Parts: sequence; structure tokens; C-alpha cells
Amino acid sequence: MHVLVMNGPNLNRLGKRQPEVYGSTTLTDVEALVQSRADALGVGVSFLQSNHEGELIDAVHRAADEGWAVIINPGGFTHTSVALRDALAEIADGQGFVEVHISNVHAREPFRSHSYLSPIAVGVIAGLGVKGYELALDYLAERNR
Ligand code: DHK
Repeated sequence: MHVLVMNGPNLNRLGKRQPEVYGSTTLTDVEALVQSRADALGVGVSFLQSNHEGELIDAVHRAADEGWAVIINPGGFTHTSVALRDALAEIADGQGFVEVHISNVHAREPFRSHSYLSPIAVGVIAGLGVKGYELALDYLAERNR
């Protein structure tokens, strides 16, 4: 079992960007937390952050070819990208993906309540801070055991 942990646009700015919304943990810290949880679970993980929609889509295609599950925080592409959803449909048909948001998107601007990806996700975690990534990994590890 292998999981690709993906972060979309602006998430490379974690720790600096709007800490009152996204907290003070950096993306490097998040990836280290997920790596140690994966080690404890005996699950393989890879990480990718990109600010570019096509790069994220290419990575989803590679994950589909490898038969990997995905954890994705799509950042702003959550609310805009039909193309990313179309790519993730292949993961949905395979090992599945969990959509993670650090903030509670439903408590923010109304446009953040709509996700193109949620209808085909295994599940969605929002508002639990960076803990959401670890919870998503726990769930996928159990589901795909
Ligand atoms: C991160 C972003 O960059 C926003 O565009 C989303 C999400 C929310 C988060 O909470 O992690 O709307």
C-alpha cells in the first residue's frame, strides 16, 4: 500500500501564509509528521507540492498507473478545477483519495463550500488543522489493508 500526499497551490507557504487560518506548521513539518505516521503503519508515502494544475494532474496520472491511494489538499483548485477532478476519477476507481483542508472551508467565504472533488472522494476532512493529513492516512491504511 502506497499513498501519494499532494498539496496544491500556496501550500508551500504554510507557516507563513495567514497563520491565523492555516497555523504555524510548515509543509516540511507536515510531511515529516505524515512520514513518521506512515512508518508506524508500515505504509509507503510520497509527497508532492505544486502551484501548477498540470503538474498536479500529471502526478495523479502517475499515482493511477502505480495503483496508489492519494491524500490531496487541492488548495484553491478545490473550488475551480474540473480537470483535476477528471484525473482523480481514476484514483476514485482504484485505491481512492481523501480530500483534506486545514481550515474549515464551510466557515469561510461561501465559494469555499463548493468542491469539485468531494463527490468522488472517499471522504473529506476539513477544519482539523494539519492533523487531517494523519487522520486521512490512518483511514486509507485501514481501508486498503
Ligand atoms: C487551502 C487553500 O489554499 C484554500 O484555497 C482552500 C484550503 C482551503 C485549506 O483549508 O487547507 O479554500
